[in-house]
Amino acid sequence: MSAGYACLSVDEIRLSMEEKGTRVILAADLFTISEISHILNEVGRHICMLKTHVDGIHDFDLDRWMDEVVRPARKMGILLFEDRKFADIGHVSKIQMLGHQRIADWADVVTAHRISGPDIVEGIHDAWRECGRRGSVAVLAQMSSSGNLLDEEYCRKVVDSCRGMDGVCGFIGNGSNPSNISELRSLVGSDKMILTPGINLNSGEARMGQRYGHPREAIAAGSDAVIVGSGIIRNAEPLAAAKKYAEETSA
Ligand code: 5IU
Repeated sequence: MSAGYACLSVDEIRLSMEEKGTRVILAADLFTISEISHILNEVGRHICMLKTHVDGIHDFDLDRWMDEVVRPARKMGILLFEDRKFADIGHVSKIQMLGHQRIADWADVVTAHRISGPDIVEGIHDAWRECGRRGSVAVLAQMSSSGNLLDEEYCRKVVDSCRGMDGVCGFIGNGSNPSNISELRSLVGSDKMILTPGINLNSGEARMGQRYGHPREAIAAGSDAVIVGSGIIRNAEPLAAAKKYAEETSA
């Protein structure tokens, strides 16, 4: 199905990752622009995307964000991935994309739930179109947190309904469980991506219902890229840790 709007394609995202030579997405769950800018500069060579929760940044200021995070990331060939988990109706998701943090102006990939209906994808892309930009949506098919309600049937419905959407580059899968990832891969086929949070070399670091799996197992099970936060940002040596995760996920 042609989307009727210009999207960032799966091929473009995969090419950008290949050019960086790493399948690590950094979850930069930090509180200030300086902290994010600092970790980006430190580990940038080992990551293909920078995943943010921009609503958690205490000193958010758009000009500083663009100067200290967005432009440096672009120079390093890193895609900006805002994990906003949009879930409202299409029109409200569009408003949120164009709100205070101007997500549509800088994010290349955003996450969304499929729960409210397929028009959420169109609302998000409408925002990018208004900004003269292209991006893509990663839809939550599974989650890594224990007790979540995204069961197998929900996952299958999500994949079936998004398979033909050009505006969806892929799905979020449960990185903590390789068999969940391989089941998801068999539903998805090869045309779309699977990105997996819930990855840490030390599974004992899991807090508040998070669960962790091994990066190599996630990739072997069919993940395109692993999302790593604590394993890098809470490590005493983030650069060495990022390098290690990149090596663990290389062929
Ligand atoms: N994240 C998950 N699990 C999910 C989804 C997103 O952990 O199912 I969807 C996010 C939350 C956090 C990052 O930003 O991925 C994982 O961080 P840690 O590696 O620190 O657990």
